[in-house]
Amino acid sequence: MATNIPADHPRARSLQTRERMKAAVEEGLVHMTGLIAHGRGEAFDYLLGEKTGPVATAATRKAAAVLLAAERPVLSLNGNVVALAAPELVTLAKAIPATLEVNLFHHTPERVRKLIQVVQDAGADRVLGDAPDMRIPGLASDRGPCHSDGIGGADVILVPLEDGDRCEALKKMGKTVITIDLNPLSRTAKTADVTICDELTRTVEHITTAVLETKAESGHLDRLRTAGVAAALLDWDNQANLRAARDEMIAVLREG
Ligand code: PTJ
Repeated sequence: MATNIPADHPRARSLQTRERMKAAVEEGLVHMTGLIAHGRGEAFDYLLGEKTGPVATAATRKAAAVLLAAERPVLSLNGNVVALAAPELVTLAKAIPATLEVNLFHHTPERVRKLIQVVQDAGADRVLGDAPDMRIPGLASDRGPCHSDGIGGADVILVPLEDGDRCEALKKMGKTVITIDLNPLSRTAKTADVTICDELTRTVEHITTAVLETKAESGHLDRLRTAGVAAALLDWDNQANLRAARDEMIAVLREG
């Protein structure tokens, strides 16, 4: 049964999101342990004051540039990501444009089918994930199987709320990895090429805005595509970005 959350409750947004996650577990979209992952994310978001700061904004702009410079960009979707931001991810995928692929840690064919349906209902024409034809080398978990015309063949992959093993395996395949992870200490955050240390729903909308602004600026998109992904990353130091994200959290902790 849905909980009554008064609109003027100081934490209404957070409580509504929890209700959405609870419903998504009941519908078989989010794995039970997805609630634990969500709670960890909430704790780190507190340390950011639950708002997007300048560090995340810079990473978001870099992510948009890298996605636009890519030849075969893919957005990887898991249960939490679909439950929290399916329409926003479809909008982003169309803006880039990028391929969408469901890839799960707690994999069952039924969950994959349900999640693909939710993303299609949100407006996606094509969502991969239900007919993998290759494996990510060296990845024993159920996240190994993927599509050769999706994650397997991608040059740039956005992997939000990720587990560290796959991020490392994708890097070993020579792919450029962008992640959205509120935890700046996670293996994924440390391994990715661009880490956006911010909340998923805020971030996806911000990347879309940055993508659309870049495309609207005369000549910018052509320059990015001509120069390529490596050039887009030349001025980017992800470890410095993570240090700055941790500093933002330390400042919130100090100031209370
Ligand atoms: O749907 P599945 O089966 O693929 O499983 C997905 C989960 C999320 C359960 C799985 O990937 C997992 O266990 O992830 P981890 O290892 O807990 O990592 C999730 C990371 O995302 C953690 O570092 C959290 O701090 C972070 N996180 C959680 N919620 C958000 C978030 N980051 C940004 N925005 C959020 N809303």
